[in-house]
Amino acid sequence: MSRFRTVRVLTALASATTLAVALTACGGTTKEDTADEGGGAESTGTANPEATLQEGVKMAFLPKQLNNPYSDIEVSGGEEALGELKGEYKLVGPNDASASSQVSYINTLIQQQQDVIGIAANDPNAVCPSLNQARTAGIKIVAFDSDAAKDCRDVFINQASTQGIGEKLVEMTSKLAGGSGEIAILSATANATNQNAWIEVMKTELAKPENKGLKLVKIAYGNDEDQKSFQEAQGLLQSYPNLKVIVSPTTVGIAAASRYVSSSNYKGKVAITGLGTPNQMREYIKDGTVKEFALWNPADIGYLAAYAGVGLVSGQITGKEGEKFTAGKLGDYTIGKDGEIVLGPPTVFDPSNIDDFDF
Ligand code: RAM
Repeated sequence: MSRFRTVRVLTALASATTLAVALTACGGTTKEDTADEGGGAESTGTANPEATLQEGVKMAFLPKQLNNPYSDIEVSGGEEALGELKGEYKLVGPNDASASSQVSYINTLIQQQQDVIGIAANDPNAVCPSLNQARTAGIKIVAFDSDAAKDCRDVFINQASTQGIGEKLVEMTSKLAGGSGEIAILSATANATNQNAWIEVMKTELAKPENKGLKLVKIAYGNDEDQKSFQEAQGLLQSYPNLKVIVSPTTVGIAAASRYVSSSNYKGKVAITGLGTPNQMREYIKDGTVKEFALWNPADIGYLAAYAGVGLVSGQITGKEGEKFTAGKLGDYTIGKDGEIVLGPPTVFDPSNIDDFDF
C-alpha cells in the first residue's frame, strides 16, 4: 500500500483550535443535549510520558457500520498497530449507520471487559450513556472518524481538521463550478457528527463574499447506503436541472453519485467532488466524470486510534491538552483542545496522482 506523507505534530497543533469551534457548531439531532455539558473531555490521573506501553491490551473497534469499504480500511490500521503493540484486536459493528445502532454493541463490549473501545459515532449523543457506563467500568474510549460528545470519550482521532476539510470541499466545489451556480451536498446520515461538522464549515465558507456566486440548493442524505445515495444523486439532478456540482463528503456518496453521472447524460455537465477512496474513484477519474476529490489515508486513523488507546491504558496519556505521545511509524502527536488528535491535512487526488495510491 502506498503511504501518505507522515503526519507531524505541528499540523495537529495548528488545526486543533479551529476544530473545537467547528465541532461545537455541528448539527446532529440532539445537539441541545450536549450544549450545557461543557467541561471538555474528562480525564483522570497524570500522564507519564515515560510509561511503558502495556502488552495484551484488548481494544475493540466499533465503526459506523461494517459494510463500508472505508471502515474496513480504517480498522485494518488498528489491527496492524495492535499487532505491533502485542494487543488484542476485535471488530464489531452494525450493518446500518442509524443513530442508536451501536448501543447494544457497546453494552456487550462492557460485559466482555475490553480495555479500550474505538468508536466512530453514528450520533454524538445516542451512544453517550453506554460509553459512560463503559468508562465507569474502567474502559478507555477513543472516538475516531466521527466524534461522540466530548464528555463521553477520552480522546478523538480526527482525520484532518474539521475547518480544513470544510474549506477544501468548498474550494474544490467552487473551482469546478467556475465560481458560480447551483451546488448540492450529498451527505451520509443526518446524525453523523463528522458530516454535520464539515457541512457547518462549508456553510460558513459559502457565506463569504468570494463564494457569493455559489448557491447551495439542497443537502441530501444517502445514509452511507450505496443504493440510496445513487437514488439521491439521481433525484438531485432531476429536481435541479441547473445543478453544476454535487459535493459528497462521504466515500459511499461520492462513489454512488459518480457511478450515476458516469452513465448518464449529465456526464461532462455536472461535476462530482468530495471525499472518496482512490480505489473506488479511480475509474471515474479515468473516464473524466470526476476531476478531483480529497481524502486522507483511512488506515492511519485506525493505527493512530490504537496507539492512543494503548497509551491511555498504559498511563502514557490521559487525554489532556498538551500531552504528547509517539504513534509508531506515524511519529509524534500532541493532544489538542478537548482531547482531539488530528491525523493530518487532506490530500487531493486527480488524474496526475490517482495511480500512486492503492487503498
Ligand atoms: C464515509 C463515512 C465516514 C467518512 C468518510 C469520508 O465512509 O461517512 O465517516 O469519514 O466517508
